[in-house]
Amino acid sequence: MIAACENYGVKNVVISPGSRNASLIVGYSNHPGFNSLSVVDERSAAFFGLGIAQQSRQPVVVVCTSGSALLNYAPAVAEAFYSEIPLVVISADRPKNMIDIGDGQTIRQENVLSNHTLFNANLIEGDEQLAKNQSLLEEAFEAVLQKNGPIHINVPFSDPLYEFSDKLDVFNFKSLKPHNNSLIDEIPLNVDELQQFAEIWNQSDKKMVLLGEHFPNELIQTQLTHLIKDESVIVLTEASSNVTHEKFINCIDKLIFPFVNNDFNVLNPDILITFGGQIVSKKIKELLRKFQPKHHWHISKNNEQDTFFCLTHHFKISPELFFSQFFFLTKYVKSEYQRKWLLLKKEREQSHNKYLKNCDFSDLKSFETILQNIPPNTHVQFSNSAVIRYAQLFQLDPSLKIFCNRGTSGIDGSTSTAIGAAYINSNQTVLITGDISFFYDQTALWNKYIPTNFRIIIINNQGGGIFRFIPGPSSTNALDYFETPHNLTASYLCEMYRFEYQKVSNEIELKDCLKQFFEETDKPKVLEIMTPRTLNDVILKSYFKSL
Ligand SMILES: Cc1ncc(C[n+]2csc(CCOP(=O)(O)OP(=O)(O)O)c2C)c(N)n1
Repeated sequence: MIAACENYGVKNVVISPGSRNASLIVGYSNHPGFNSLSVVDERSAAFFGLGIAQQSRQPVVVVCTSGSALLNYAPAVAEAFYSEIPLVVISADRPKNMIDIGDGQTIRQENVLSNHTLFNANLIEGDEQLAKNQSLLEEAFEAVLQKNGPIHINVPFSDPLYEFSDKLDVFNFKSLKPHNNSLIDEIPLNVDELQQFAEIWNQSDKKMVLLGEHFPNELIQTQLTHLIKDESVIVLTEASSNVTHEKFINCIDKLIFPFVNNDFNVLNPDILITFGGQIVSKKIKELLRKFQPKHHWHISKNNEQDTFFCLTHHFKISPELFFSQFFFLTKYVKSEYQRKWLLLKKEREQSHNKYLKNCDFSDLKSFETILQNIPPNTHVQFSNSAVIRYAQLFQLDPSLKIFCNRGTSGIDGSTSTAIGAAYINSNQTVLITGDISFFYDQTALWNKYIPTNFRIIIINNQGGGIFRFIPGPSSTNALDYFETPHNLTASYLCEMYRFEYQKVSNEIELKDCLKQFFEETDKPKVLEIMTPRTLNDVILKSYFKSL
């Protein structure tokens, strides 16, 4: 197991305590090739590992004991699956004959995460099984390195658990190349086939590229910058797409939220190209499902995603290679399409600025103030729910790098993920989170690897603010069960976990606090912004109306 991890380039190993995993704990922590990290809560440990893998783009191992410990990895595994992040789950288990006979801390572990893993290796005990186990490990690592995503390796151990050897049997593992490193290893598309798509492209004067979540990538940035020179093309991006250009539509909702009935008819594309991860904007999904393009081409080495129920082709290739081949076959087309989108962008920008100028202190106003004050080159992690949606309404500083757990949009691991990302990154990481997401993942703070330059900004609107905004919950008599209002603050948690803590509740205090908030200190910091629970939704609704 350990030799396989070493062979396939694992560096970081997040260990949660237990006894069944004793030999793994001792093995990893004594091996000079690994950086062994200790995090108790498996749910948080897996998200912490996910944050490290998200940033390093290398497989990260999480190791736990038998029983329910493993099930606590499930949320992060699902996130890794949908966000294509290489996470290697290793669980220690009882041998097969000890399952379901009444032994302690024993559950049915084999394949228990299989709905959201790329491969499940159920290792078998016994020296005579070495060859079989080795080939299972090779298959498992092949999956994680070629496709990116989670794998699960279940390792049974009989008692005694604490007998050691200082000798490691060395295997000659099959060599594998990590998939995300180079275009050179990829097989290009057949040019004749691609030519047929280019002909369709060259005849259309309404083409849209929609990019979901995407790791910062200079080549993609350059390719899209080249693409936007064609006036028949428009590029729609999200905050976490990590590409910028003055001609990109990077605040999709601000533009299209006010659309009613057939407004989108003029702006819907004939051809839609999508790539990247999940799309945050609900409205664009709704519009593209209603006004379906004639052609929808999705580019992804892995999954085919028919998000708008009109997918006509899946290019099973990296977007970088697709565009580098496609450009040679395309030509510019005369069109008013891009101009119409950009005109709307300008109008919306003016309305946005006008509204924000006189906007009362609220979630919306706080976002404007925070985003104006975040230092350049910061890595920003947004939690889910209203937070990432607010971020999408603002033009972000192009030097910021934006991340969010949009694979499953859970509120259960944003803080742990951000801490993992902060741990591995030399740039400062700032987490901007809602209060419910923050309190949910509070054990994230129980982590001794948090760098002192890590910052958390909690928008405390005393509940799940999103549920006051979306139309359904407030039309019921059970709003409290959606919003879950409370009057907790983070101050005692900060004291316990040794974070510096500041709390503000108006714009002047917020501006004042942000002046020094990001500066180097000897402790990580939390800034809690108290916003008016029952006004936030009113202000946001009137903002959209003003657009
Ligand atoms: C694990 C998980 N449980 C439940 C949900 C449903 N959910 C979505 S948003 C939300 C409330 C989030 O509130 P908060 O973090 O305070 O953000 P706000 O909406 O106020 O911005 C909940 C419970 C979820 N996304 N993930």
